[in-house]
Amino acid sequence: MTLKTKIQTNPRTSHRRIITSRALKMYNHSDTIASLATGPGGTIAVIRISGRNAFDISSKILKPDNALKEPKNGVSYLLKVVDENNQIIDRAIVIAYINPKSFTGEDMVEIFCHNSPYIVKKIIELLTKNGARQAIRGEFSFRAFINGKMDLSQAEGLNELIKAETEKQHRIAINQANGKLSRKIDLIKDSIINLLSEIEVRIDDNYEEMENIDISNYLENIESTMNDIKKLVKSYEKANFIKNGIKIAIVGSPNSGKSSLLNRILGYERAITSEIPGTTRDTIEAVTHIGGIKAIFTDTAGIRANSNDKIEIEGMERTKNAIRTSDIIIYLEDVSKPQSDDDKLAVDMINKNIKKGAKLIKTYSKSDLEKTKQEKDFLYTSSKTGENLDKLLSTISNTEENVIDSAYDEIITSQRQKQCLENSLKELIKAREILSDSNYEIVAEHLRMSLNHLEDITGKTTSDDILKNIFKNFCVGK
Ligand SMILES: Nc1nc2c(ncn2[C@@H]2O[C@H](COP(=O)(O)OP(=O)(O)O)[C@@H](O)[C@H]2O)c(=O)[nH]1
Ligand SMILES: [Mg+2]
Repeated sequence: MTLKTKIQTNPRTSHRRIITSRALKMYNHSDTIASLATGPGGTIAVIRISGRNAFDISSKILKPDNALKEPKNGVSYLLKVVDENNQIIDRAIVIAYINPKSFTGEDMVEIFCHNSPYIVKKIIELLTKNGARQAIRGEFSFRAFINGKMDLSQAEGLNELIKAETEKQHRIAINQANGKLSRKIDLIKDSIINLLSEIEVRIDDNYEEMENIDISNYLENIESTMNDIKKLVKSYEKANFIKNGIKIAIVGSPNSGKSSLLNRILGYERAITSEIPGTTRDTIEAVTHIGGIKAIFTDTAGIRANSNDKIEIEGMERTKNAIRTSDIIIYLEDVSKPQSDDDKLAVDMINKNIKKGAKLIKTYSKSDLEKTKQEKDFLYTSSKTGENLDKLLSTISNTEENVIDSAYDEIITSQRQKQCLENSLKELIKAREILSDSNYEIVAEHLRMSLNHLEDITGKTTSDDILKNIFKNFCVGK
């Protein structure tokens, strides 16, 4: 007997599920559903219909109707959309998808009509009159999941994909939607199954015939599986970074050129600049993209020693807060003037408040003017001539790269996925701890639980409440 044959359950079997619970009652999947799939704006709107009566219902409002009586999969038809009195509403391109070759795995129709609020509303109205139900949030994706067209982590990736604002967000989302994370999880599952096989084969009656487990080798295998899981857990930090962006605060004394620098980086006048010190009294936020990542800049109020102006003091409090929460601090000092008390106070405030692991970029401003000082770890920049601003930006994107590195192929994007991995890891730790007691039944139980937690990620064993939570975050029509 080979070890592998002991395990009856194949982890790669489809995740097709039967829905019986109350939590998911709202997704009554015997209905045929319809919804607008595109957003406002643009000339063309797409209306989707999915379910067992999709062709029948659509053919009632599309002429000539023989196109949908015996549709060909994926073929487009130019048809008239008509109302109950045979009045033409629009001319539309219609594509039929025959189950299971559709997004949802059911019979599906997509109507590409003109994006007028009236046309869209009318078509949906006609479809519902003929027996379709307006789809709720995420219902198309939910059906795709139920019908085994994608697993849960792919569905989550798809949702991220729609929301992606930057190149890197898009990259991790598309990888997840295409099943990259699922495949990685499968590999980890395989290694746990191997561990389980070795144990299970010794639990049953044939035990006498088996040699003892090579403990050190076995522990090594558990360790390496645990490391794979830990790596994925860590990838969540990276994903967060990519999702939420990097925070950069520009800090310095009044008139050091902070607002001018922000405006120059943004390429437009976000902040008011002037030769009057104290022009920026509150923090100003602005978002741009650097190296494919969202960068959230905070232009801070200037730091001034001995201020007793209430607004200015409050402004400095906010500056402190910006320093505490930023990943990068750009410290700016006017190179044309000797270092002032204000400058010293600013440096002190940064040192006292900078977040652990955050990067400080020391920068001289106004390098186009005559220089009064030099420090070799300062970058000489000018917002007037643009000198070294490219260097400043590349320093920022290098910092991003350090945090993110290039291995964002297998990355988890949700707290839920992280929780599943951590639960799985805990069970492996327990299995490892008791292994030497040769208590194989209990070791096997922990390994099975570890496996179950991993299966939650792809949705094979996920509870219906969690499923409901995930899909209700989708938009209508997706
Ligand atoms: N020559 C020169 N002047 C600058 C430069 N950057 C800012 N300034 C001037 O310095 C003054 C203060 O700039 P501002 O950006 O408002 O400083 P903030 O108080 O730190 O925000 C303004 O008069 C700017 O025109 C620069 O690179 N070169
Ligand atoms: Mg300013």
